[in-house]
Amino acid sequence: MASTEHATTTGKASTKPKVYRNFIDGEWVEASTGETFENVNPADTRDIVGIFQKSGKKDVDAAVEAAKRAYAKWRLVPAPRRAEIIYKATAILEQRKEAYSQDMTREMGKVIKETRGDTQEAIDTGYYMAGEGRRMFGHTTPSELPNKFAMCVRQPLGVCGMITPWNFPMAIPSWKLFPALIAGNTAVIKPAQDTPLSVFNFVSALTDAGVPKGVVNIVTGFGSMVGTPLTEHPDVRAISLTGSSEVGRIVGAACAQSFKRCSLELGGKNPMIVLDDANLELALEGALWGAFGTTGQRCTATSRIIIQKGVYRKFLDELVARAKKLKIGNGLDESVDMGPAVNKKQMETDLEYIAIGQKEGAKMLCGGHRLDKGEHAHGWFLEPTVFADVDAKMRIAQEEIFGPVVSCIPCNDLDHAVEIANGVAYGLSSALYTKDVNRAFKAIRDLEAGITYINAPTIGAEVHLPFGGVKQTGNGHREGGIGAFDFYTEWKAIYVDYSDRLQKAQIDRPE
Ligand code: UN1
Repeated sequence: MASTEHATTTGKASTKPKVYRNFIDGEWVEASTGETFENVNPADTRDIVGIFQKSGKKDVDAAVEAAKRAYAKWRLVPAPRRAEIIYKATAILEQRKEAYSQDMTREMGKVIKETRGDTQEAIDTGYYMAGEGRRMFGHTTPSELPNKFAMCVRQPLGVCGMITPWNFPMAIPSWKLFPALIAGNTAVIKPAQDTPLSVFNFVSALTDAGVPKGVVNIVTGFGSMVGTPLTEHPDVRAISLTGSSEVGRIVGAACAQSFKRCSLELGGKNPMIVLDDANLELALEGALWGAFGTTGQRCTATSRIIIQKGVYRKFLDELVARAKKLKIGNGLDESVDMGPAVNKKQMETDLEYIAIGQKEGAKMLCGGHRLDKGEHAHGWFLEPTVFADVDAKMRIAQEEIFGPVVSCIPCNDLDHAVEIANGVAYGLSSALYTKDVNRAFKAIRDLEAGITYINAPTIGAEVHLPFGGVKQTGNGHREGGIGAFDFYTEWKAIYVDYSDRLQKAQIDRPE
């Protein structure tokens, strides 16, 4: 068998695409199915980024078994030692940031300055979590009985399954892997089929830093063939998914069957509220970035702009003028503002919603079309699209689109805006533009969302704060920050009785 050692492709199209294998127990291995799939550049579908394994249950079983074996040793490595390896891996990521970011743009399309941000988000997470190797605090507390000591510590869970998305192909795997590993867990990761290369790059940094074999395993392929057996595997203790609500519902139900811990990070329909007193220039810049950054393909994307009537027309005129000026193209070109949709299916979904919006009677002020001429001929490019006079109940104001389509809704005042903002099934991110501190704090209190920004757009969460949402955005867990350990550890309560006699809690009540 020819060796296909993993190495970065540094963003260059090659004539013969490289074959990538699964990474199981420290070895690069072919899938049991003998099948593969292509990872295609969405900006130019003639460019095949790599050939990846189309794995099945057997491969998942092998990976879980390796992770289980590795867990027996890894959990006993002192957390500060584990953290040193993570620190080293992060330094390697820093060295390779440019190459990995170029690979990422090539495999999923977002512009290079954003993929640099994605890699940086993984770096930030690595350094932050490495510090936790010497913290991960438990607590001590008095016992109700004399000569008895009480404390609790965090313990790892075991093998964790991770199903990661294509929109943040390195940052989101890092949110999951870093805290899981620091806490002493091992992992099997299934990357989105659109972005396996970024996960390979990420894991290469980990293994080059000395993460022992079997601690992190990658199995590539499709949801039904890899995700399902991973979710159902009896030796997997927890599943962390970032993905669609549709998949979240399936994964959540499957995890419930075996009482697996399950973290779901799903959809959003994130509102930005612009009040009459806002700094309009700031709000416009924020709207453009929030709605069309990452081609609108963020869970945190600004997909509704709720604008107070006094500035409604002015804001829209300017927004449309600016949206029309955005340069759409291959994200490797530094001057491009917005890349393609990640794949054909996503582009078709975007176009479908554009048609739905028009049918519902919303006013399309710009965009609405696919770009497929000239430099756009071989990619999944779309115009940035702005809908105005949208009714809060319309489907384009209720459902997650995940594309460069924003719905603008007029409102009377802050209360009305909050009512509209909260009137959806999701609650991930939210933003308010105002100069009035009183109204800002009311909105912070009343917006049903896991994240609220004042005078900043809905995107741009930092890694040391909790990330996650309310309502149907998820199931209550948070990634990022210290809260990540609430998912990746179990509390153990410990009592040490040094009285040398039987003491009965709740029954012996010392004077
Ligand atoms: C996502 O969209 O799934 O806050 C993650 C942000 C990024 C992370 C987004 N730091 O927009």
